[in-house]
Amino acid sequence: MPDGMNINYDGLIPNNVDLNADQRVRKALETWHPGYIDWWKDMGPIGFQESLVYLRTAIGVDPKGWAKFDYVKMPEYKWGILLAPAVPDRKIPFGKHKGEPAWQEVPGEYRAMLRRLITVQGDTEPASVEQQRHLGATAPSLYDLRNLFQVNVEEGRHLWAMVYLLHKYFGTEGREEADELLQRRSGHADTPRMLGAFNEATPDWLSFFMFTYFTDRDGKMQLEALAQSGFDPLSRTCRFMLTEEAHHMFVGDSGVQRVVERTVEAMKTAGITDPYDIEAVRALGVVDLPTIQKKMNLHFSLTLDLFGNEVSTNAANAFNAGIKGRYREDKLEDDHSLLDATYPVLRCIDGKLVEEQVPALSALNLRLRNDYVQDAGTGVVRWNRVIEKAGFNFRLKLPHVAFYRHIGEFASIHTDPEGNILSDADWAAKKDEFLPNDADAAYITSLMVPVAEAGKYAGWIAAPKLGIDNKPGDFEYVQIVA
Ligand code: BYC
Repeated sequence: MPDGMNINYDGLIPNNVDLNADQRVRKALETWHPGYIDWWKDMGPIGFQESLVYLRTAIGVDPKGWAKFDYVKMPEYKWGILLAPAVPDRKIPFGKHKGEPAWQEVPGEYRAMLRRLITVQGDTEPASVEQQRHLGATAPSLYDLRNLFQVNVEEGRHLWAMVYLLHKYFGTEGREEADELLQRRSGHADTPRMLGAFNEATPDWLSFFMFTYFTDRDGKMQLEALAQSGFDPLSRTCRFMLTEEAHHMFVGDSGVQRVVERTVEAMKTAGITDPYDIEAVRALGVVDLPTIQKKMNLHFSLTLDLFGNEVSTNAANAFNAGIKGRYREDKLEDDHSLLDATYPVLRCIDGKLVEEQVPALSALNLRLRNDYVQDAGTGVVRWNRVIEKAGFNFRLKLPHVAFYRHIGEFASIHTDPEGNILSDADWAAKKDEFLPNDADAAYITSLMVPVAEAGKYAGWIAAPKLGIDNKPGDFEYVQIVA
């Protein structure tokens, strides 16, 4: 078997990194473990800790068969440390060390930078669990409840993945960072999570689907960029995390699609032809399409902020150092050093949006964001197909990249979703047309009534086409124990 294919399931922490041979790290992780379990009990899903949830657990790292499904109580989930197999003789694929052997240890000069990136990545994982912790109480079905918990336990595993790197490679400082990952809290006034979007609320299930579609997709893009890293343990860790991430985006993609399906079906049955007749659509107990658009506007723009500033020396330094690459760096055909290249950036200059060429190295956050926007557009095309097929004259659309931004070039201006600049007064007057307002929130909240009977779904969302692990429609995905 290639290096890293054997998983040891005997100890407290399943792993394929031979923890038994590394007593220092094994002890450090075993010391961190009780704090993690306390965090899970305090800040993980509210309730359901004694329930049996039909979860997948990673038991290997072979893409063809890496998971097994079974009923598990969440606190007993096996949170393991799994790295994708090593690529023999891997070389650093970009930056000034391009072509040198990939690092198996942290290069001293890049220690602080690497620790920072790993900590930021680690911080997002528990943050999302905290944001979603109350959703179990209003799940529209057992199928959805199980998907929520699957996402939550895997975000927990992703936290373990980063904590392993911190303990193994960053000594005392790494241990301190790992402890602090359990201390910050999403939305807390004094000890918030590190990145903006991870301190926002996820108030309802439509937000959850939007979050897993849009924000987990930032996770995908950032992990893809870190998977290119010249620091090989980080690369291997992120490569395996990406395998799990795909399911999280599926939950979001199919979740939004099922909401759209149910809405257009109810409208058709009721003979409603105007998608903007919000009152009539809401009277059917489904989410009107304009409100779905508003939720999209919110989650897309909050997620764009996670890419940082469009023009960033941090990003340039990380690339030059060989620490964080571009999306699919290994498939790109250029010199992979970018020293002489330029890249077009949309900037806000004297109150106008203007395209400017800047050194490509400093525009790497934007480049990743552009790849993200393209990737995020694919689901919207699918959702629109559902609306079109049902015969409605309405299309969902990603808002302009300048809309409702808090980080980067557009943080100081207001625009509408088309990217037209608005005065402060116009923004204040129109904001409620673009983003979910109090009345929208109250209506969506009114729909959030739990459905806990196997095979049944709340009235605002369609049943999925396929069961998880090919289970039949009436499968009891969660055996609830009060
Ligand atoms: N909020 O040069 P700049 C996921 C800070 S999601 C607050 O613009 P840089 C997941 C920045 O830290 C993926 N602060 O940005 C999804 C810096 O501060 P310092 C998470 C922000 O450094 C769903 C300063 O502004 N992974 O996995 O090039 C569920 C200027 O920085 C924000 C990663 O993000 C913000 N939005 O890029 C579960 C990968 N943006 O250092 C999980 C690791 C910027 O001057 N992180 N700042 O004090 C990174 O690559 C980079 O840290 C960022 C920022 C892309 C986030």
